Amino acid sequence: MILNEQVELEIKDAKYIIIAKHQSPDWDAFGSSLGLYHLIKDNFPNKEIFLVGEPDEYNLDLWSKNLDINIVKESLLITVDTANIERVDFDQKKYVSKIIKIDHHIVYENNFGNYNLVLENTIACCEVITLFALDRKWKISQIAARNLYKGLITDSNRFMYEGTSSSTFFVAATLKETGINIQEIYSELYMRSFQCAKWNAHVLLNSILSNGIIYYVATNDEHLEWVNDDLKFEQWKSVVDVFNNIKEVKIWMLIYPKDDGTFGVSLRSNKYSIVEVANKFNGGGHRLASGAKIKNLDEIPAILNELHKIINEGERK
Ligand SMILES: [Mn+2]
Repeated sequence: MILNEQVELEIKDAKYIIIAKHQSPDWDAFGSSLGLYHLIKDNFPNKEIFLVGEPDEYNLDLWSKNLDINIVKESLLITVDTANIERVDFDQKKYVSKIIKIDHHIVYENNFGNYNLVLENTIACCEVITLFALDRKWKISQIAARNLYKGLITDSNRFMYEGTSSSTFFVAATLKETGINIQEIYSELYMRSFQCAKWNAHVLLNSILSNGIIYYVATNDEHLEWVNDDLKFEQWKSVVDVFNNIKEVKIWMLIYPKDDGTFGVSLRSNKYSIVEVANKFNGGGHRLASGAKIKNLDEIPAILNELHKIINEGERK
């Protein structure tokens, strides 16, 4: 039996389904969770499905807290957009009866699912989910399509990143066919507050550019000063995108404080693969967009050193 058929069969047979995504969710994580939730409801209306982990503030009613352990034990867990089991945002993950992993990240270690629907050459997990739904000839409602479209455009940066393929456009066209309003979706995702625009300007004005690498170290004080209802933490750290499309910049990076006292590192490039550096510093992701984690800021010179090596090697080729 082919993998898609097996995955469909597991979904059909499951008594309960739990859908979990990665910690610090982006829109591909939310879009995959919500998209898959609605897809399953569209096609198997009586299925009991639980969304877990950090909720989407506009869909709070769909999220479950503190699931009964007896339900968890009889559940099929579907993880979306998450490469490693450690990053799966679900406290009770070790108690589930089976796991299906649906993802598009590069697999470095062994896959953790009983079934692993992983397409490394897709731009978004939402692309994988849509391709699966099409393969199984599932009905796709507008609400499912809206959510899946959001993941597709955010992970591809509106079809700009190199992983955008003819398959990505095929999936986008399929979702558009359901009658979704594209303009409305873009407004929901990209409309920002004045506070957010000012934060972008602040970071750009105070960043350091040296030999092709630009970076900014955001502090705890800045977190307290800038993050509020008009500038959510996710938006606050996605400021890294402000460095895109600058002629002198080959690799760019944002370092920001995390709740646990460590620092997150967002690494980006439009040419040089930075995922190996992310791996060296407790992270991973994609060739041109990765995340890492450092314990303290003393590690910055070591990261810069690795990044300069990449640029120098690239230049010599
Ligand atoms: Mn993704």
